[in-house]
Amino acid sequence: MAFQMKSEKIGALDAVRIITDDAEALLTPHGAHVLSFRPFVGEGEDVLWGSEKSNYEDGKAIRGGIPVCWPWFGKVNMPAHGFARLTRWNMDRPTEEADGSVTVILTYQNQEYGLAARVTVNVGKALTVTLDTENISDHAIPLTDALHTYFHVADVTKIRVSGFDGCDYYCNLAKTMNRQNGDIIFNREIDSIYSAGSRKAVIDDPVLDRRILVERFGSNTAVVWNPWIEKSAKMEDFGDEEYKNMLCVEAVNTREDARTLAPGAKHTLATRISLL
Ligand code: TA6
Repeated sequence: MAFQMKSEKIGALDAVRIITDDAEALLTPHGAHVLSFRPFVGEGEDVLWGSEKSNYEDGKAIRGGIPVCWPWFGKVNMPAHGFARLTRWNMDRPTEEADGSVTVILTYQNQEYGLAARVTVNVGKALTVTLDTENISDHAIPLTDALHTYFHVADVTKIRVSGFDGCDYYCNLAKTMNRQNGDIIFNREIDSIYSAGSRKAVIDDPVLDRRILVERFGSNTAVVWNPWIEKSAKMEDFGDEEYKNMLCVEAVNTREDARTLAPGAKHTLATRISLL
């Protein structure tokens, strides 16, 4: 079956719903942002999470889905997580691949800053998001970036995240280096930057009876985040109780994994999300 494509609005933003034989996804050219991914296997629940209180307007970050943090990660500069997620990207028409999956390419370049970006979204049994960066200037430019994926879970206190056992991580709260012992469980605020470790993490959700495989490419750092109670209450675009139904497992280049692109150089960061 050829895929279906429907134009929609989410808040003030244009969005495109893509329906293939295997999955449905919703994305917006605002920030080249994937908002929803629903594989048709299992219960067909959305794999991605979005806040009921998110903003959906030009110039503002979306709380949920897969924010594209570029051309910097975190607060190394302002706005936090870069400016790319706050602005409209160019979006090409979706195209169907031989395997029935659908690809959408979005592009953005900032001549003044000297970098160009392309996000390639492939929707099928898995969701793959690829962020290509190219230095279009005549000088070296530092790059940190992330595909800051928010995942939907039934109850964050009942899930386990495997794939980081024995990995060192920087706790962004205590500002200390630690080593992960076993699976990650959630009973407090977590903001951990894992170095190296496996390129595969599994979110095991016993309540929804599903295991989400999160793969990373072009990334030696993964960030795992849950704001928990106090921080959730402080964010105006985040419901006080919503921390219970989400976590972030992010493909990132930051800290020791920060990059510097020479003129003409490129870097690719990608995440692949699928159900086991
Ligand atoms: O990736 C984790 C993190 O850097 C946290 O420190 C927290 O700031 C989160 O991103 C959300 O950032 P945002 O700017 O989207 O509110």
